[in-house]
Amino acid sequence: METRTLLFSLLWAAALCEDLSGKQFTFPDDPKSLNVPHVTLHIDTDSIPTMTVCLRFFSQLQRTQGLFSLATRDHPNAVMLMKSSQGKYKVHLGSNTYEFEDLPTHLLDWNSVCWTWDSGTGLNQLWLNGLRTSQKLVGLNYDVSGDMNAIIGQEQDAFQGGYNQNDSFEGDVTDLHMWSHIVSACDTRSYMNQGSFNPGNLLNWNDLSYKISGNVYIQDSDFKEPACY
Ligand SMILES: [Ca+2]
Ligand SMILES: [Ca+2]
Repeated sequence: METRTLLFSLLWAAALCEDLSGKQFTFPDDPKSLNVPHVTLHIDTDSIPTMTVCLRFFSQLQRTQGLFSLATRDHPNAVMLMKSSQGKYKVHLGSNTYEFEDLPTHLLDWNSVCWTWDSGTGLNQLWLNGLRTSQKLVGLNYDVSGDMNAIIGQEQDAFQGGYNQNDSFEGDVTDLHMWSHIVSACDTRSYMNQGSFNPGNLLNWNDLSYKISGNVYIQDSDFKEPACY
């Protein structure tokens, strides 16, 4: 194992996993903030040939914002999902990109988004709030391997860095999962409709190893309508 890879692994060895069911990460709008709020998520794999990533976000922001940013040492945008403007979502697989347009997005409610990709076929699909796009060909045979650094709240332009305030996420994130396979349409709809689903094997909100940087808060989520006492 390379020294830097070993150090990278050791950094996470002491990190605890936590069940964040019913919780959210809150990224407040803070115009004076220069501490680059973000959350780093530990992924225990060195290769992602196929994947599904799902999360729910709540945001009034209409400018570009990073939703999920996974960098490798080869490419800062190895697996990256941006909301590029209202209703537009851009997926990046290294230098391969595609922008999905006209996807109805709530500004005052939760949005559930899932992205599937298979390097063997190059097929990509985006799901939003129970609706899906047709398949797009992006990242055919693209190799995502080596050390992985996954974050939410920001967007990497370098491995573990290259942050830009104009790409910051503002709002709430919950129920983030990542699988090493294409989740079925039935399970994806179940995820979006609050039904049951098998949690992610690469990232699991119910057993998450993470590190908070900057002004990020953990609060109760109201995606599932809370019981008030
Ligand atoms: Ca980037
Ligand atoms: Ca950027």
